[in-house]
Amino acid sequence: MTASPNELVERIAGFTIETQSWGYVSTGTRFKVFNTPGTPRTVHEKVDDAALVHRLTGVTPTVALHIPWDRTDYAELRRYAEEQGVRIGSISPNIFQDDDYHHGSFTNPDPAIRAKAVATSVECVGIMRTTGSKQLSMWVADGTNYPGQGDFRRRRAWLQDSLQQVYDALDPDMSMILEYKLFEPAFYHTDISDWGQSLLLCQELGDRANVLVDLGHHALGVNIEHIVATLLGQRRLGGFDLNGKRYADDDLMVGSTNPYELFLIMAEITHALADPDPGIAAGAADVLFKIDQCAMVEEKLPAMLRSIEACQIAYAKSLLIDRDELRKAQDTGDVVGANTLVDSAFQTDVRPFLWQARELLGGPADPLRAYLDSGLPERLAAERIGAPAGW
Ligand code: LRH
Ligand code: MN
Ligand code: MN
Repeated sequence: MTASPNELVERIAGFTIETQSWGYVSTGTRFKVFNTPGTPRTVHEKVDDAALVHRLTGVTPTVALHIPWDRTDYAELRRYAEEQGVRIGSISPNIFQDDDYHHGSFTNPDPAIRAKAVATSVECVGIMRTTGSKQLSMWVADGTNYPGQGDFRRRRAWLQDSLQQVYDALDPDMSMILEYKLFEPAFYHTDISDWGQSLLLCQELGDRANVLVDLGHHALGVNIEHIVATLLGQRRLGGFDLNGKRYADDDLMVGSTNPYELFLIMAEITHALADPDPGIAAGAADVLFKIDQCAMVEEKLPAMLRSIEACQIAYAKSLLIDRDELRKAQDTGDVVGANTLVDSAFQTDVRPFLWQARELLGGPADPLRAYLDSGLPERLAAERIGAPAGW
């Protein structure tokens, strides 16, 4: 049995995605950051863009902030966002772009610098209170470039202790999502390099610490859907940073070259949502889907709309896997049959269901076309003159 057409449309309409403030500004490579016309200059303009994307798609009700990139009067920003029709989503402390972090943040040998990184993160918990945010999205960039540069176990102890101080500052209805990354900015070792490192830390921190899977943060060829299934089984999957990866942490549009992988990841989510164990299903229902893409040469708003659609397509296709038949094929050793069932869901064109879901939500059937034809790209380009907000 697969989802009925009506159910499919309703499920697509109910599948929400968080966009991020830094996805609307000009970013790039270490070689050059190109600006594009109409780029937001302030955090309010980033929120304007997030609200526009929500009006166009109906499925992006929250916008993530990164602090201090988005430093402002937070109570006022919350009001402003809500007036525009969106809420503030997860908050990410930036503990990697200050000169003090030359030799690390939470794992810095200097206790004063570790304390500073903790204070910045705890400040973000205060910002969560003010903005109504419930998730603290932590990424720790620390690592080393050379053997001998650091003592792994000593750093691990500092990391756990610092994270614990931040975790303990959270209110009971708040959680921490802890990201891992294989490499960059450090290249020899990274203190939280993979899901196992993150999971161990989360297990020590407490029940409200969960792993964040950034799709761009794995070695090539890693089976991300297996990681996702493992974390779902442990009830420790906190969320995703969604982007497209070709080589490394490319932050390209979601599913732009690997839609099959995205579909298989979504299939683990929708499979867990239907799990007979209510704990597994509830854990899957709490997973945050956050975009974490950066525009290098592409237009930001169109890129965001493309990524959202890619997520919706993958999600919808995953609901078309005939789970009963798949179980039978698995249990009878029908390898090709099992794979054919998964593949046939992936091959289905689900776009007509997306159009209906958008109709149900009261928005345009084709958000990207609606945006391009609205006159807004030209208006924003004419209005937003002056220094764009960068990182
Ligand atoms: C690190 C990362 C992390 C940061 C974001 C800007 O590569 O994925 O999530 O907060 O990029
Ligand atoms: Mn990320
Ligand atoms: Mn990243």
